[in-house]
Amino acid sequence: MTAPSLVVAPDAALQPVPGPASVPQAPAPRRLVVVSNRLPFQVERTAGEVRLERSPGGLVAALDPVLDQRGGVWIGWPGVPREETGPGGLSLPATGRVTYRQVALSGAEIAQYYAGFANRTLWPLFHYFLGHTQIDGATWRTYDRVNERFAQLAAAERPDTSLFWIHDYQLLRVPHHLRRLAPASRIAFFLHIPFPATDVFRVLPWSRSLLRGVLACDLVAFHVPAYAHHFLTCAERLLGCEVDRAAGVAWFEGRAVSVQAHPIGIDVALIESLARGPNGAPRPAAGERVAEILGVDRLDYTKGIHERLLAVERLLERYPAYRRRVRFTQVMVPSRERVAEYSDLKRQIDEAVGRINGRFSEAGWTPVHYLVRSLPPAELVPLYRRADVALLTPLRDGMNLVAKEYAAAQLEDDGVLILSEMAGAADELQEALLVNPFDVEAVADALHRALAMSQNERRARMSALRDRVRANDVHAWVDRFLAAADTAADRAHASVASPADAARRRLAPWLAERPAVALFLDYDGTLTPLVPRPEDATLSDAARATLEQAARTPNLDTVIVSGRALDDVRRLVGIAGLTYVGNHGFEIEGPGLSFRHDRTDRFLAALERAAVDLEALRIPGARVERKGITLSCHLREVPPDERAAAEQAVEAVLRRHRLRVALGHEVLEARPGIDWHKGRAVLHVLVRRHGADWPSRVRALYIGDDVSDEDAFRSLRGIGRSICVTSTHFPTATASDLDLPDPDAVLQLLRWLAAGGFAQPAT
Ligand code: ADQ
Repeated sequence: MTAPSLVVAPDAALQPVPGPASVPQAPAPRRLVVVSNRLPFQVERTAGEVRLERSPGGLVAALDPVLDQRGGVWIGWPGVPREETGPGGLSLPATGRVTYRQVALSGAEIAQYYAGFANRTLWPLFHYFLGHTQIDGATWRTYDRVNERFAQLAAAERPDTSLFWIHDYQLLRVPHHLRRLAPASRIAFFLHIPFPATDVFRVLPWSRSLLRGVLACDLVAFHVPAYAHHFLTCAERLLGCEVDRAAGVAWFEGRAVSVQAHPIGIDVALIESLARGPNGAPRPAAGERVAEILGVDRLDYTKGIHERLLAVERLLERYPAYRRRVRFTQVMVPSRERVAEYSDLKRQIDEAVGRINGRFSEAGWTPVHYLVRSLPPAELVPLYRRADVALLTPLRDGMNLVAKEYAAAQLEDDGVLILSEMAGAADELQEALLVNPFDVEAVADALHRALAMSQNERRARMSALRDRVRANDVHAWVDRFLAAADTAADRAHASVASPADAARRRLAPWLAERPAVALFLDYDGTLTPLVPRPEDATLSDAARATLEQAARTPNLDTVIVSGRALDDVRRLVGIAGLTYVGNHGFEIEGPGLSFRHDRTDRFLAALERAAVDLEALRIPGARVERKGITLSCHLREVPPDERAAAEQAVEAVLRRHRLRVALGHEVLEARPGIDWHKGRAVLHVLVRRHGADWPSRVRALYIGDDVSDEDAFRSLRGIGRSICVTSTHFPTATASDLDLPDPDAVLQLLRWLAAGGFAQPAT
């Protein structure tokens, strides 16, 4: 089946890319706030001193002029743990009209957020390396918290007059947090790595939270249409979003989010000037000289370096005539050396190089040359220019810039590019010899073809490649992306349905299929915003009036479900005619229904002892709340830096007393060690009130925001529907069917239900 076309600028495979001149310019460009994991500096350590140097690189070179012209801010981690910089951070060099803001991260945070979740979970999974993918809830929680810190810094940057451009897989949750802190901001995201197919992406327990993270943007952009398709399919299948593939739009919380492909380019002018420069002599005419084959990569298992070496070995086995006549040079920059897979890979590559050279070397000729270091562009580009063949065979790669750099350096339109069809660059660089990097025989054949290729064919292919690379350089990419971000933000902001309307449209036909609705509403974070002190969470007048109306609505059975003690939640809401579920389901009171779980009493002593032990910990900012059958330890007022340690200490105490522990929104809840929760309580209410076969007469809808509401989402999965309120910190996977952003949106939906709107299928 042919995939329907997305809004792609340009159609990467077929059309020449429009240059920057054809891009409509916004009348008054907004200031730009770039958010990336790293600030554009390299860390130099000399004699115990830490200094920052500007990073070289196309992206930095491309963003600098735009930031300079629009004025702007770059937010990121400077590359040095907070322990080494002190509380004030590093002093950052200023350039032009650009300000740099650093996100201070501790060594432990870097280990979990960056080395952990980003590089041991997201990186392998997004590159289809499921076997390397680590699933670890602790690294996820740190990732989300660190992303929130990036967002807090961004939100301080005049959101009303700025455009936020967030980069890459380390920051997938930043848009969500930023949207919450500054709802009207204009937010665009670019992913530099592949976005995987749904069945791979959904392996992550946090797949839905990550999708929600990115869908808070106005524009979500990828290198190629296939990644954008995957993303849209994930939004549709995992979150139930409406998507319009032809228009490149996913509807999320009532907003039209643009999903597009914008293939990145390189700094062509720089590569060409270095290729022309003193070190960039053209390669001597072929003849008796040794032909040069070149590979250049970061040392990474996704880059297929080992498989590439096997193909070179196979070439020399199958075509002995190439012995003494070809040389393969592999240049590798070491990266992520602290991740175990990378040191294993290095050993594997070393062994392969040793074996091949041991097997084939002859006096005066060694087949494989191998450089493990970062070369400055002035040394790298001459290598490109001298190479007869570039052999770039990643097993999976978002784009692969080296392929474009190699083509740009071929000033004589000569040279052959062998490129993996698993690289995003293959979409644009169709005139390369495209290979399946896993097929060692086929790569050896392609090498043979490249080495034997006529000059006419080489020139025809390379001139087409160069033209395309030149037309879509990194400056054109930045201009196009920013123009698309502006258009997308206009569209998203002019759109359309409120989140509550969007939810209503989705629910109405389903609700109307049964005569009655049982509506379950969590209290804190769902009916009221979360507040630092639980006793301050009072119901607004509007919410109270709507609930009063709901209590009178025929065929609407409204139930308030809370982790609070039953008396507490009943006092806070105080509306007759509703049913109240307290203490996570252990107590229930409502018309014709009174329940208290019969096995809780034997836990009361343990709960009290745990409360005493928790108080004895004297954690600054922590508060212990005794709720009878359950116990809460609130950590909202614990300083953020100390929260993780506090959580651990509290959890240890609760477990010692053999209580069930659940982590909520900055609160730890302890419950009796009984398999009973909000989900079981909801089913109990449904059966008692409407009979065991309630699904044939009643639609059950649950709205909640807390981790403990997940039990209810799961219990109702397939037999009811659930809505997750996403404004609050929501660090786990969710089993809910729909989203609403905050309690205001819940109230809007509630008004419609209380007015009996559920009885009509179409509104
Ligand atoms: P990377 O995985 O880093 O980038 P790539 O696109 O190939 O991969 O970029 C590597 C860059 O590093 C190139 O500019 C290259 O010149 C440079 N480089 C490589 N080896 C070097 C060496 N030994 N010395 C000096 N420089 C070296 C991620 C994604 C890619 C995506 C880019 C940009 O994984 O798929 O193309 O971002 O979006």
